[in-house]
Amino acid sequence: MEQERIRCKKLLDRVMTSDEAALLIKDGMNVGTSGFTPCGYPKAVPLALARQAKEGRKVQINLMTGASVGVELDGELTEAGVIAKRLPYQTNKSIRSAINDGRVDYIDQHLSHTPQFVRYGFQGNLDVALVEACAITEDGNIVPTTSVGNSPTFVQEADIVIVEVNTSQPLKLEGMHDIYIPQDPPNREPIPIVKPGDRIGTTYIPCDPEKIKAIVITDITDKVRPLAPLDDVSRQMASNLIEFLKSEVKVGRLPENLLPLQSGVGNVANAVLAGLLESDFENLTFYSEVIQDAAFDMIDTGKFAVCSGTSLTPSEEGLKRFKDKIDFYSKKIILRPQEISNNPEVARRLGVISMNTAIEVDIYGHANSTHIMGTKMMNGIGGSGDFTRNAYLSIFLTQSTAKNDDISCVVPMVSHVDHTEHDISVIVTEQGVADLRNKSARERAVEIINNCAHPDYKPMLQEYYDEALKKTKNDHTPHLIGYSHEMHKRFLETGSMKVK
Ligand code: 0RQ
Repeated sequence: MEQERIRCKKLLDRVMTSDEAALLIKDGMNVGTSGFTPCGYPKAVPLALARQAKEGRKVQINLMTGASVGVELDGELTEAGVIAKRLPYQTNKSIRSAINDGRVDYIDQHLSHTPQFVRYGFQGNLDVALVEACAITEDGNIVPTTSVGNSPTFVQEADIVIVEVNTSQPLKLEGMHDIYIPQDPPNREPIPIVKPGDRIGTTYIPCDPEKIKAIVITDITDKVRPLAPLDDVSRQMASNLIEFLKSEVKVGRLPENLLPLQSGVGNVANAVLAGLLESDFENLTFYSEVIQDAAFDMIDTGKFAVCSGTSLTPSEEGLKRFKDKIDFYSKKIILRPQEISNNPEVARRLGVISMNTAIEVDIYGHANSTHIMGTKMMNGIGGSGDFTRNAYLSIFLTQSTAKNDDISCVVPMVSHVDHTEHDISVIVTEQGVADLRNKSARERAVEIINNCAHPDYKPMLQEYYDEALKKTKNDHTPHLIGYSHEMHKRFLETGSMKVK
């Protein structure tokens, strides 16, 4: 096995136990790991590091990843008190609590920024790159697994590299990746992607074998997340969105096979793809970051001609399906570094249709994707900003209410701003679609209240807007400053935004 996966023979003597490798990670170090969504992240070395910390070893690190990772990394290391600072994105319950009670400092960062910030030196020296691989080539280059994330830049920039060769990851993943690291200014050149299926790099992460100080063999599997069955609200949001896209084709603003699609993660994103599967659209392309189960259906039925992302995040069942037909899927799927999958230059050139989820939106079209009630971090901005700011059409989806209708997801003023009125073209809820293009602030307020708010909250929002118009004498963006967060305040005090 070792011979098959570690093809650079001089590296065979660097194979060691996870405990030995974990000792190379020292207190105060900056560590960059593979992983984007709970896929392709290292498992054995983080588990060993957590064990050592629990047994009394003093070790705290600043951890950078691609995006969210599995429980062996964020969960175990948080519980062992190993993480001092974390970036750029997470979804794990333990680390979310630690971020919100001050135990962990968190930098919520655009995902396409992380690798270039590392190269620019904005995030300090990178001491260790810890990456999962399915193989090491004859020359010591690294073949990633189910995600690429930031591994190419981490490997290039780190002082030392630790590789986890994971035998649960199929060797046939080799060939699916397309690794390209841009030069930095003033020498950066245009990224030569003009179609979602273009390949511009190598199938491996270039690595000087001398930098590889440890290789750990493991078979711990990716802890992929189960997807909930599609609910009626998600289906209705998806259907509203698809009707909107059809009407754009009808008036000639989109081609019949649309433009490359980007969609966020989670159940709403999956519902949108499921809706597209049932639609008449054909020959679609996907230029996104995360490839979930629904993408396999789209490929199977020929709806997706090509599928480009940085990570494969199927459910357990989806993963099995992927592995069973890997030869077929690997011809249609390309996995790129997140700097390229989420690249603003490429998103603008391709004319991506971005579809992301908000926690709340306000009546003027700002979106909060990250903070619950303005103060508690949920996950992070992820790639949503990379695409939203640069898409041909920037679409946000949200249910009109949350928590059994006690919260309106359409509010007078968002409690935290991630995406501004300048960047969002369309908002979709299960109630309907607000098309914000070519509309002034006052026009947007009318459109959003009428088309997107839940009937329980429409009168409250209308009253706020009418009152704000009156008090400001029709200011450009009418607000009742001081009262703009009355609905949030009521929820925090009484548990519901409704007037009881
Ligand atoms: O609470 O977890 O207690 O049940 O927020 O909401 O409706 O289950 O939706 O799982 O799709 O997450 C925006 C967080 C949505 C996600 C967000 C509560 C709700 C529930 C989750 P529970 P849902 P989802 C691709 C692009 C930012 C990054 C991004 C996200 C929980 O999509 O992190 O888009 N996006 N990246 O009850 C209070 C409100 C609420 C609310 C919902 N208004 N107030 N709570 N909730 N609305 C990904 C990457 O870049 C990797």
